[in-house]
Amino acid sequence: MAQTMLKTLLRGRRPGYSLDAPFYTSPEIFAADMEAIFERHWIFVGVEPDIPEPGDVMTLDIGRNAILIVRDDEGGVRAFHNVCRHRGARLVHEEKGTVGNLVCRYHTWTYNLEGALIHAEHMGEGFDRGCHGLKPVHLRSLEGLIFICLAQEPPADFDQMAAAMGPYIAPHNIRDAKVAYSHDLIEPGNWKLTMENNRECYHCGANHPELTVPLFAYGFGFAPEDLDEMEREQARRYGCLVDDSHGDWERAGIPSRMLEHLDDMVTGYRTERLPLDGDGESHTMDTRAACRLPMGPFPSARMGGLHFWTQPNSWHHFMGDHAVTFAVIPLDENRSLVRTKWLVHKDAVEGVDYDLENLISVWMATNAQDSELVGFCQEGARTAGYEPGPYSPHTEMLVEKFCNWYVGRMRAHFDPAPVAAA
Ligand code: 3BY
Ligand code: FES
Ligand code: FE
Repeated sequence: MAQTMLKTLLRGRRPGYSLDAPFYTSPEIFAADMEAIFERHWIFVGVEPDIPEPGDVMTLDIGRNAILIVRDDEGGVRAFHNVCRHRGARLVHEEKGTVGNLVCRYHTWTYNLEGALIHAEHMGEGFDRGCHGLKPVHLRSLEGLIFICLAQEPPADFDQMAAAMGPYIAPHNIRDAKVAYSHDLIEPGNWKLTMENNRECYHCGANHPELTVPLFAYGFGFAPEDLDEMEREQARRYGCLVDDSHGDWERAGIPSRMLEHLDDMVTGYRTERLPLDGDGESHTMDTRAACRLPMGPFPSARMGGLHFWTQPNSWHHFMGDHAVTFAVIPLDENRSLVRTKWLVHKDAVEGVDYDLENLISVWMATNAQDSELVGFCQEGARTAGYEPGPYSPHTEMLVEKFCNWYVGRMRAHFDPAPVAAA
């Protein structure tokens, strides 16, 4: 697709409506998304407990970028392009592993865990190993949540987000937790449909019987004028519960109040700690903690659910007993990888402190349901009858913010405002 066509579509986006079909179906716009969004912004890729020990390494492909993330000898976490500087062989092939050094299978060029080339035979006297280290990729750990950025100059406002979010996430000790389970799901839809679906709970009542056990229906924004009298009363009581809970948690030193910068920052995000329904401890089918060991020294088992959303590709839920992280990695215009990880206290033992099935069942079911719904929209976007439809101003305003952010970032890249002559 010519860039003029993309500019026309971006300029013509109707606010408050879903995107034009090519944004979901066109391979050319998919390539543009990878260039302007996934190669320019901070992308959530995993957690520090994925690679707890020096030499632990994991790999991930984002479009045409092969990435490796390794724990170095000093305990730091680093990211590199997963490609040998000799003749370009892929360096690490496993999704996860443990190495002493990073050794290329082809001609055994060997890199240390800091990415320096430390061994390359038969390269002659003039060869400078110092010029052939692995290419680094920007990496930041936000209390154990690993973000990478493929841009030369990453968006600087990550620091602002990290400063605000750090105190919210820190009490859950993610850096020091263990990954109890990791699950990859390939959703049959464009990555933006996966993200849009995540940004609303309009569909929850009709589609998520498991998730609606611990979540309050009112937690994700219904406006009073939209409700009947009984619902209005429930929403009012829920509002009081949120205010009281925020007061209790904040007095105990647990940041909980809403912060929202979904479309007014380059590194857009949102957070809020919300009380849970029932006994209110966790995202489980009985709303009780799934793990006997809390993630940190919390004042109570009823720590609600802290959600943390980032543009363009992640959402997370932190409870008193466990956390769940979700990363979306686009595969092509029709398919997106959703990688979900469940984290518990590092000393928790499966079968003793937690039952794995109980820990994962709500989100395993919810992910499968969301995947099907995303597929419905992808199918619809391919048909002649599709036209952008209106978002609910009461329940889908955060979907609108996702689209605003996306269109804004695409325009900043492909259609920047002309610089006024001096
Ligand atoms: O996971 C989330 O944060 C959102 C909100 C509730 C529904 N949805 C899956
Ligand atoms: Fe890696 Fe030759 S391509 S050592
Ligand atoms: Fe859902």
